[in-house]
Amino acid sequence: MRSSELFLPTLKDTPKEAEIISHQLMLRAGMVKQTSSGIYSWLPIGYRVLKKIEQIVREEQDAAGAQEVLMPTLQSADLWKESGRYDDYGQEMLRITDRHDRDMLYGPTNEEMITDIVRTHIHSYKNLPKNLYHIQWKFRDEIRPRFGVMRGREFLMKDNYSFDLDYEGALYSYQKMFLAYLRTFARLGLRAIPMRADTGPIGGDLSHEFIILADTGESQVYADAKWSELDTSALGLDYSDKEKLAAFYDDMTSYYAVTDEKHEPENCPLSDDKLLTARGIEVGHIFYFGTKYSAAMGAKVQNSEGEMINLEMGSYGIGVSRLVGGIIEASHDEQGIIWPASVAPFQVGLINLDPEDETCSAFCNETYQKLRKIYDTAPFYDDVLYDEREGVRPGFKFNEMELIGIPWQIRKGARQDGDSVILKKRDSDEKHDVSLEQALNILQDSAVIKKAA
Ligand code: P5A
Repeated sequence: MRSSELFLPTLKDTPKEAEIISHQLMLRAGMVKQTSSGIYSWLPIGYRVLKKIEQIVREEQDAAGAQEVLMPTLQSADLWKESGRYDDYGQEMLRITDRHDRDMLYGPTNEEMITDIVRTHIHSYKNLPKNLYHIQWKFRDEIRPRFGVMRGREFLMKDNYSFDLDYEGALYSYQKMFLAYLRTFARLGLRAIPMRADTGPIGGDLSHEFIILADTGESQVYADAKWSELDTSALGLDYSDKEKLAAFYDDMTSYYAVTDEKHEPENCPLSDDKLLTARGIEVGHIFYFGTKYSAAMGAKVQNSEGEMINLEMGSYGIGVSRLVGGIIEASHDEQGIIWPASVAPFQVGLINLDPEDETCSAFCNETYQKLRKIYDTAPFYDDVLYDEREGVRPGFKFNEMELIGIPWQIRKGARQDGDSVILKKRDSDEKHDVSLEQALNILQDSAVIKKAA
């Protein structure tokens, strides 16, 4: 993508309405535009990041054996009347009436709708287990939308739902998602801590929130300080190895880690010096709620003895759009955003410092084509930002690349002769004079260049 063509409406000043750094940076970097309270349009680089996060979430769901579906945003109120949540959900639910006076709603979550799909099509234990997910916009009429995409009213969620014959199966499904979540967040460059949490309007009594620590987070959390040194090498576990997975889960959940609703100072097993008290951002939340929805909605299957029994269920959510803000909270400096390469809007920025110089421009144009060939990977097939603009000062170009957080820069001016270029990494001030070939090798080794497997 050429900078002269890219729609990148960056802002010079920090907008006053943005209270936290991620929101400020998202607006300054031209990633989103608020259209009404808690509702955002995603502009090109913001949408690129969102899509990349979504793709990582998708790959990890698929790897864990979940299958992707797509349910609509608008739902009929009838299903929610069956489960009893139509009244329970209160003012957070956006209720709509269609022209035939039918009660509809903009889905805040999909337990009812998926239960309806499954009760229609699955009647026997032979068709279990099943785990279905979708990545779809949700609406919750939050009383206080704030912090930009972190607490929006319309937001993108990955939600999935597991269906099993018995508790043992449901627990295995829960443990698979537990691992899938840790893997997903690790790929996003985040250390997310699973914490025992309240289940709120979703229900059930077993649930974990996945929290990343950040001073600006809305959740107050308490955890064993050991968490900061936890070994994540076990994330490569095989999902089909039930025993190892269960042992991993038991190990991971043996640490004290809870959100404030679950924290009882008088019963806390840790002394103050071992207890980490911090603020955090909830990026995911998983639930086991057994037969809550299947019993209310008559979702039964026949077991091997021929009896009809209620399905065992769990649901699992990741705040895909919230993650965009969450990653920025975890990774930025005074200059701007520092994207992990896995979700960066572009992998590398190529800066032509002397676009009026013919030799320099010819070299840069050629380099752009070389880089494009290397970075022609899904989902964008052009992961290079080429700043070839004439009449734009080098300092401005540098600042923009730093602000929008591109992991690597290749700079070329008339002063670098032959095939030498300057290579700079976003998260370091060091600049290296290298040949173009060396630069490409370094990029290759840094695993930034990675074709989809
Ligand atoms: C689990 C999936 C559920 O809704 N039903 C289906 C369950 N859980 S949850 O905790 O309520 O939401 C899941 C994740 O969605 C994100 N999230 C939000 N993101 C942005 N703005 C919001 N207003 C918002 N509300 C929830 C969170 O990351 C949460 O963990």
